[in-house]
Amino acid sequence: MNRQLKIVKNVGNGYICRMIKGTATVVKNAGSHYLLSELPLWEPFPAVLRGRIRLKASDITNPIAVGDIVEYEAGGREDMAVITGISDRKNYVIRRSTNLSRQAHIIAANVDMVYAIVSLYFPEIKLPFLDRLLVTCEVYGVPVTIVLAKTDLYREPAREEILRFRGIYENAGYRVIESSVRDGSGIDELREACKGAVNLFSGESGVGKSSLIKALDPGLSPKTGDISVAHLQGRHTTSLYEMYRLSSGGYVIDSPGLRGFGLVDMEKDEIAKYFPEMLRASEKCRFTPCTHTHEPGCAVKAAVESGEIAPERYASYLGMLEEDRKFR
Ligand SMILES: Nc1nc2c(ncn2[C@@H]2O[C@H](COP(=O)(O)OP(=O)(O)OP(=O)(O)O)[C@@H](O)[C@H]2O)c(=O)[nH]1
Ligand SMILES: [Mg+2]
Ligand SMILES: [Zn+2]
Repeated sequence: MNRQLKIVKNVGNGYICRMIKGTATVVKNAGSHYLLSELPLWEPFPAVLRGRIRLKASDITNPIAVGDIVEYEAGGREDMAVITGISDRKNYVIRRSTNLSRQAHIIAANVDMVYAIVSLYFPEIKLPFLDRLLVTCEVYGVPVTIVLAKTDLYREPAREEILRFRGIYENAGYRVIESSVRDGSGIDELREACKGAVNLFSGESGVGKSSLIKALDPGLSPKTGDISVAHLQGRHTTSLYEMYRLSSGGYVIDSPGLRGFGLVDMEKDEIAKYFPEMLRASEKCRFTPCTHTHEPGCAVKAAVESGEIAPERYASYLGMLEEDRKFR
């Protein structure tokens, strides 16, 4: 159906046009143009944004993100639908490119589940980066699942490492799915998990986000890229935010690989709250607030020493505290 259905009747010297108003979800963000669809209907149509919405949020680089639910009008003067309003967001995922930059970018809105996609090698995993993504999801109240991708590349030699990785994050309270688009492992599990929900695939360039979407639904063809042999990292193949509908049910938002990941504003003594396992342990700290660094009777430090909290996670936490100090 063409939503720019305008001409209702030809009346001699002109036409009677009908204005159509509706509510739809942003399924693609291509700079100043958008594609909208009235989910669960999958009939994407183009739309532009009216200037006054554009001006509203000054420290956000994109006023509207994929997943936003917007009001639109079609059939007016413009030959494309015009976005006239934006509904309140259930949640959103946001990032600063660095802690220094004032401007923030909304990655996606109204997300049911974020899949933090990582691979142990090619590109090599960086736990502090993953932890930042997890903390951001905790801050904005978006549930997150970890996908350890490309396991065909290292399943046997790195079994110990995989188990260690799973141990750290399952202990923290996250679900971990191992997957490979080459041998098909984990794909059914991921497909099942994506059903009936709006899912965001996020992670560094080259971890295999777009390849996973293809594997989940072979009818879809997001562009996938190679890993640079020189740098053993991805080349930023996906450059736009785009939602795909899986024929098995549910939606997946493909996103460009994240580079830096600046933390959103939060107080120093708040950061530990977004590490679920530290939050649990901190109930027994002698002092509140406790930064879990130098305070006597700190239950978090005790849990790190006893091995209940992984030293890698604690190191990520200290890194975030340190950076927070530097940039404030
Ligand atoms: N061996 C193996 N290679 C994979 C797997 N998944 C993806 N790859 C390869 O990894 C490379 C990058 O895959 P993409 O799907 O483009 O990665 P991406 O995360 O979408 O990257 P950006 O769009 O740049 O963020 C490609 O060469 C894929 O063939 C996997 O499960 N196993
Ligand atoms: Mg991609
Ligand atoms: Zn403490």
